[in-house]
Amino acid sequence: MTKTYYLTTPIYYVNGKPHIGHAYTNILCDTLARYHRMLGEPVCFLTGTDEHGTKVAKAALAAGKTPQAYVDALVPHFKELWRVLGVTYDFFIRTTDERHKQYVRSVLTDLEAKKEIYKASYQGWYCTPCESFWTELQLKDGKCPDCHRGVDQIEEENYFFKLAHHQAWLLDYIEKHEDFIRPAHRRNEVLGFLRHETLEDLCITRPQSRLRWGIEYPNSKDHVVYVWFDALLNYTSAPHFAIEGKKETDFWPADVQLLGKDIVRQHAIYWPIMLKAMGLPMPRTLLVHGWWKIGETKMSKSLGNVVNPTEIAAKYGVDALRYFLLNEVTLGMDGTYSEDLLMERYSSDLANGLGNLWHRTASMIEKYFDGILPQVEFPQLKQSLMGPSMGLLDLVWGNMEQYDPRGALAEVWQVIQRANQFVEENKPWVLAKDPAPKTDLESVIVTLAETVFRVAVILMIFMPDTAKKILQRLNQPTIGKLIPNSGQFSEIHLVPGTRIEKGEPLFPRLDD
Ligand code: ME8
Repeated sequence: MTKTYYLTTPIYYVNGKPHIGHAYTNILCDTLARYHRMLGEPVCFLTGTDEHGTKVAKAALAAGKTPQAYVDALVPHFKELWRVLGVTYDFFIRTTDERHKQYVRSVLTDLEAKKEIYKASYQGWYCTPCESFWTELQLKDGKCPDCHRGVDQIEEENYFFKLAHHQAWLLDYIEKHEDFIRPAHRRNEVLGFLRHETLEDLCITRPQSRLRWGIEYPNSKDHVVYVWFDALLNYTSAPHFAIEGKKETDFWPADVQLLGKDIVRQHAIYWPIMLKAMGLPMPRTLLVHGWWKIGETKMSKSLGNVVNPTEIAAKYGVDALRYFLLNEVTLGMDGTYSEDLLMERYSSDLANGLGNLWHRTASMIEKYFDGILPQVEFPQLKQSLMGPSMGLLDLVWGNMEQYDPRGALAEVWQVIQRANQFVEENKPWVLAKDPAPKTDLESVIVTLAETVFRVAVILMIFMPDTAKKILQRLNQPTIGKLIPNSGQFSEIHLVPGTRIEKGEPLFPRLDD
């Protein structure tokens, strides 16, 4: 049986509403999921919420609610955002789900039996916002090396997960698996760290005297599980109960795990070692993207400089936001978010590019052929445009296999641009005045319709609402599985005699 293509996003802290940064990760993951579904693969796309730990407990306290009531009230905002943005996840995990808690406890019991976990007294510097312990050496100017805030000296008895004795194995594994951490600059950072620093065992509990909001450690009334240990396990926990009749090995190992560059250490160091200790295989790829910034600063809940994706989607349309986020930066790099930039792209690429191409094609079918697609034999179609449009699937495939949605969109927009030029070059309005039979006009118009059709098929991956609108207006039934490098994409054609509906502008001009 074909293994399910399993993709995951981080599970987000429920300490505020999601912003453009969270939307970005889930739109990326959705794009990959749609792409694999289009290739006909069974797909499981997991997202969810990380509901335990200090951050959430503090936010609940500030809101005057119990943590459970607080997360219960916020989780629907995440689900609603994913619905609005067309994020087609297959399963949404919440770490307060009893089944997840049970799974975490069973893993801990197993790891204790395997002597991967031990109990010890610990003294160290603790950063409360990051929930991390640091050694004297790791501190930077006496401050937390991650967030640069103050740290407290703490001594307490805790459970520890052995990281140190797996360091050589992890280094070797990453060296031998080029695709394990992508892009390469992130892989190199992790390799550099593993070559030059010594891992310390990970403190995986918090005394209940300091934090009560977490999964109770098995057989201990005194400790809760460290939020990161609990959270990372969502990726293997969900498959246990996500889909009835399926088992963990139908999904795990994940094919791709998406994450932002802020959480590389947890995913590229703790997580593989946890999996190794549990006796599970490694995910194929950890795909690390950059940050959306406002000016020079990361957009972040705790800094409060966030942009609400629901508002942007309501103003410009969901697909304008999806297009902007996917197209503005190469996956892995940081991007600067600004509404002005989004408006520029909207006008140039969407309204004047794709919107204009659809509008003029449909208008001409309406005007010259009463809205009915004329019949033209394939050899009569204009190869100068049919060539690029028929080659689009293979080019998109090449980019998507390299996790490069921006590169894929660039190929699509080249065809759109080429098609708009083709209209200028062929001047159908002049051909229409020719008293001779309309064969040339017919072949120009059908070539355009065929091109816009192929563009729409590909855009199902990136901009599903717009793609669906175009396909509906072209009266096309849903497109089945696509097979790259097979010539199949050249053979799908519009049916002559089909009625075409122009419809409202796809991307109304902003000044309207
Ligand atoms: O770290 N730009 O949750 P979190 C791009 N619960 N992406 C951004 C972003 C930005 N400015 N801000 C956030 C946690 N993200 C843990 C994860 S996983 C087992 C546990 C995205 O709510 C990006 O994917 O802080 C980042 O890694 C994630 O949100 C952090 O979300």
